[in-house]
Amino acid sequence: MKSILQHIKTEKRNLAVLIDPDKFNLENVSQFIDKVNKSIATHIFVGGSLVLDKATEVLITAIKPLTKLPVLLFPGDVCQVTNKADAILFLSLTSGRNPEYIIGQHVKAVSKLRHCDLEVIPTSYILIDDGKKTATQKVTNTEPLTNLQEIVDTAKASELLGMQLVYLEAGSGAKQEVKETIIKAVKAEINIPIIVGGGIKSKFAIKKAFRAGANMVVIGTAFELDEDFFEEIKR
Ligand code: 1GP
Repeated sequence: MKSILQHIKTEKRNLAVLIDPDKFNLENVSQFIDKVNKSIATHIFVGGSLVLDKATEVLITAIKPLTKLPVLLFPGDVCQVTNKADAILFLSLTSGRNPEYIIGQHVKAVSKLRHCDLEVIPTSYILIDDGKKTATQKVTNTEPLTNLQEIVDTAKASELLGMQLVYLEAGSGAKQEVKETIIKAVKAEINIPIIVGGGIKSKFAIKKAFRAGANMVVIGTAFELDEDFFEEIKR
């Protein structure tokens, strides 16, 4: 069987639905996952910046029997690590200079991962400025990147360090999604897949991200606010 990373690398136009356990009403899980199953989504991400202990595990336990789609952890911190998912984006916040989120949380996660059979995907998480302070910035006490060359160099350094994915993040609910120029410049420099997320709320924005070179687009808020968006992007 192809690994999840291999799938992201080889399939075009992967689309992940992000579910934040902190904002999601568990009572709606079957109705919501039914819509996900009928949509063009290829993956489900679960996680957030501020999630109560065990909420991620409870949510994934509820999701798993309802779908065949792979469920990936998108953890804001170590308390969200659970064996119930299929894989974990082992996110290192490479845009920031807070060692706790570059390597600290990862060291703490090992005692949990040792007993898990999760596929671990080393991912460079690059926060890009959209003009609004994001939850990630507040929680990690870091600044997002603004300079194009610095974004490209950060992605390249991540690839040279052996990371397997680059996640260009404008922040949940961002006013401005990651610009095409940024995605294109990063794509021209690296050979590992690119995930793009934050503020994507139209079919056109999805198309632009793929056209610029994204291997996967992640959408959370647009589905949270309007489940009809699942239908809209099919057309
Ligand atoms: C956030 O990239 C994800 O971490 C998705 O962002 O909620 O704005 O879709 P949205």
